[in-house]
Amino acid sequence: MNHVLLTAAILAAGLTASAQKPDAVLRFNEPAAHYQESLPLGNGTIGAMITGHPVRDRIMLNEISMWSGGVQDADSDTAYRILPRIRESLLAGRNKEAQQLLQQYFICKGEGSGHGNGANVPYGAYQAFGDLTLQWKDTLSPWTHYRRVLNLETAVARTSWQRKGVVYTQEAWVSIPDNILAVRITSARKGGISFTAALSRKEHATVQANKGALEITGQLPNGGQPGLRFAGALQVKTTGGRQVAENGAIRVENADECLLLFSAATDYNMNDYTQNGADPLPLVRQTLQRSSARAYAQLFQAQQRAYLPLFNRSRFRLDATAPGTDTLSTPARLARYYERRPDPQLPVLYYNYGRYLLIGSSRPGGLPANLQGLWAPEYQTPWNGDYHININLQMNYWLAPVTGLQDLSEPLHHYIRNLVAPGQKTAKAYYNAPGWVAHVITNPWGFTSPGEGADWGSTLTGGAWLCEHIWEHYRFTRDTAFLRQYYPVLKGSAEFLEAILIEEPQHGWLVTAPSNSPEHSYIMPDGTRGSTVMGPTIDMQICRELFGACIEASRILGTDTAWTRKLAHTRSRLAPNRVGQAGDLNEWLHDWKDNEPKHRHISHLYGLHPYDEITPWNTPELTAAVRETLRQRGDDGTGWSLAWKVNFWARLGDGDHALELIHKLLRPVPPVNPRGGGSYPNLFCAHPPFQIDGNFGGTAGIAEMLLQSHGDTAVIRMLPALPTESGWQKGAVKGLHTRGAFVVDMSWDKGAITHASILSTKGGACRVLLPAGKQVSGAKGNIMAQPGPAARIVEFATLKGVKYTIR
Ligand code: FUC
Repeated sequence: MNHVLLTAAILAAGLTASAQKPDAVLRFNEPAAHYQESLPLGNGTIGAMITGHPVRDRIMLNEISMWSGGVQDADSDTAYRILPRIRESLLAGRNKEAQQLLQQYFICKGEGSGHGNGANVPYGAYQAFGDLTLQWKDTLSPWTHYRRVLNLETAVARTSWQRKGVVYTQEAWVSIPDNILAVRITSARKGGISFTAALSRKEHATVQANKGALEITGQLPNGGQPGLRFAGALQVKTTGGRQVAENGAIRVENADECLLLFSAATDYNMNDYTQNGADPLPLVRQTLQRSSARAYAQLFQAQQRAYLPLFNRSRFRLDATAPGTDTLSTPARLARYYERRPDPQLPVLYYNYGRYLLIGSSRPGGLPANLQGLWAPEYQTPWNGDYHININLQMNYWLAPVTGLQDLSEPLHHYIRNLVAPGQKTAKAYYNAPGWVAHVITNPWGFTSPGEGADWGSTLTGGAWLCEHIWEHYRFTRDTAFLRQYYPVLKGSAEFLEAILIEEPQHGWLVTAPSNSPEHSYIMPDGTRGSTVMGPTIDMQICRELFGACIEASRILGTDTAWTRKLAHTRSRLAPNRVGQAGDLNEWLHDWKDNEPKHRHISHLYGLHPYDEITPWNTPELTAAVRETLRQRGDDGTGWSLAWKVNFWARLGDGDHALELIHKLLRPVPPVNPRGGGSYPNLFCAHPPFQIDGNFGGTAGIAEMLLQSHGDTAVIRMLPALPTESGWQKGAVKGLHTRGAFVVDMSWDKGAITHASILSTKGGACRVLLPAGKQVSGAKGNIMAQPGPAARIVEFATLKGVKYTIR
């Protein structure tokens, strides 16, 4: 967008009441009574949740590094001595004994995650930063004409109401370039604004007024050691009236207009993942000083200039409308959709929201989005709000490369790299192996040991699964410098797996041992139930993917040829995918029964998605087996499990089934007594509780329905899983990225492509499944591929920076 247009768009966004676009606006007609009704704002570092109460307003504050706990040594250093015994038990089929040994000798030292309640043990928990409250002076007169909307196209939350006939508005956003939360309050009556603003935190904090600003500082617990230091500051700028800082609060009296600026920081050190960074208080003071010296319009424009280009990189549109949905509240729309009344814009809103939430919770140079992105009102967040790596953290980033937010994966890549050093120590301690390992739970303090329960905490491919994100980033961007920088991370993970593989006795296949299939358990033919196994299917798929990636990467980088030759041989000896008696894919090395036939994790379908070794066109038999697995598991599940299933069905080319799962993902879930997966009123995904992975996974699933580029040859497939529902038959999407570094825009009508373009960002061969009757032409109209009577795969050479047209 050019400068003039951008400025016009910014002004329109700021000056008019937010247009109620049903694909881009969340709306409430009441203040939020629960955080699952609040409107999230964020810049990847600072988060805020807007409740918009006209009398006692509460804005929940977050800072992404607000972690209790600290670096600890949780490795049981002599665990490796017991490894041969564990393996012996497994090889002899005494899995129960193996699991007992694991529980006794092979878990982490200390309290681990504190059974998911780690706020006060060294593991720590992601915590609320605190609250900004606004207590209005007039507590009695009722309010009317209430509206609270979040406009995803501008990232602004706007609340308006009337009291005694006077219109009040509150406009809030979090600035990417200035790292502040800005809240502007206006009144239609001169001198109409009187309230008291306060900062508070339930524990470990003090609040003081300093030179007219409020400052909150403190230190979090770290199991007896000094923990993370944090600081936040609030400054209020008023026009008219006056303000007084007293009793740890700022009182505003009779102002015409008011701007609150808040910033926060901690002494978390991103470079070495310790809490020895700079003192956060001077940092926060500086940030506030800089921003408060600038006019509101300047701050706002700077933020819009940073946000709009990110958000607009990909836009998705369905042309069908459902009258009335543009004036309904978001929870009302969820309720209608659940009754199967048409609202084609709701999935589009979900797509936009997922991208909005990633922009809000993942900022280059910072920590990755955690289990709740960065929006958490609790001091003991569920599961410590940590980084689970047996699906959850990975799912958070599925949407990034496809929907044009690849640069927002940087925090994830950096995070993975920071796990290498502690993971090397863990690999030595437990497996006496080279390379690095991370198991199931990780935190920003470099926790890589197994979890405290052998039944869930000993999956050993968490780190290797993370490596997929490095390889996929390369596949999407073909950024060789990135690959060179991160190749040692891949290699270290592969070296670990290579070293720990053992030969299983029946076929001589190589398998991981001991491990488990994430959080699921089996029933052995003799009735034994357990989790510990050798060679769970997911581990084998991850090994194949990672070894394959290393082999390919070493070829691209011209390095390590001897090692990868050996690795290729090892890869060929890994236990293969196998179909069981019941026609489903085996989750375990043996065709054992599922202990929980409807289990939320469907880990053995990793080979279908996210990894792409099972595809309908290359492996039809395995494809039939994964369909059967999905049929057996059923369509219900926790929020993220539903989101994964959207992706599975999209990969299977079944858009109707994928849409069915989107319906489930959008099932309304109440904030109190939630049951079953779905969406809270503010569209936060309900596990329940709130977990953001489902939002991100669902968004990735929608992208996957519209465009795919997986499989060995990464053929671009347009509309591979478009639902037959009428609302989806006409639409357009722009800015979807593919493997091989192409960017696709396309529009369709009656379910068929009408027009598409493919931008080649790196040059090289492009392979596309060309729809029947369509041709590809290049920049000067030269024909690259002729139309044919049926859809077929065509390949043509592309030039970097050139857009190719399909029509
Ligand atoms: C995984 C899942 C749980 C939950 C937790 C945070 O381990 O099995 O359902 O999502 O992470």
